[in-house]
Amino acid sequence: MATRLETAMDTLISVFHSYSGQEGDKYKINVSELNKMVDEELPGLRKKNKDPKFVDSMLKKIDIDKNGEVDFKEFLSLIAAITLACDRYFEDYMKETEKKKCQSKK
Ligand SMILES: [Ca+2]
Ligand SMILES: [Ca+2]
Repeated sequence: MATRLETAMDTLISVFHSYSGQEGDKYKINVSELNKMVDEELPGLRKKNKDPKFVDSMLKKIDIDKNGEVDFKEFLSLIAAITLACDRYFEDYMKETEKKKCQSKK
């Protein structure tokens, strides 16, 4: 049986290919595939960023080799960046709740 981490890695690979394979180059995510991915897989991120140009500027930031598309390596750095942001948010949230707990004790 696969471990949680193996399952997570498997999921990342299959999510990438389910979007990269929709149009043009099968192994790269173009801007319309990226838009679809954000809509379907990152609805929270989409909700926070109402700007219609949001995905375009996200693509520019993660497109390290500047070919206008997202390869698997670039996709992984995007996921890592979002995960880090979530983790930091989670840490801040935990600290806040701790603080509140401490304050209410006084
Ligand atoms: Ca593609
Ligand atoms: Ca690229």
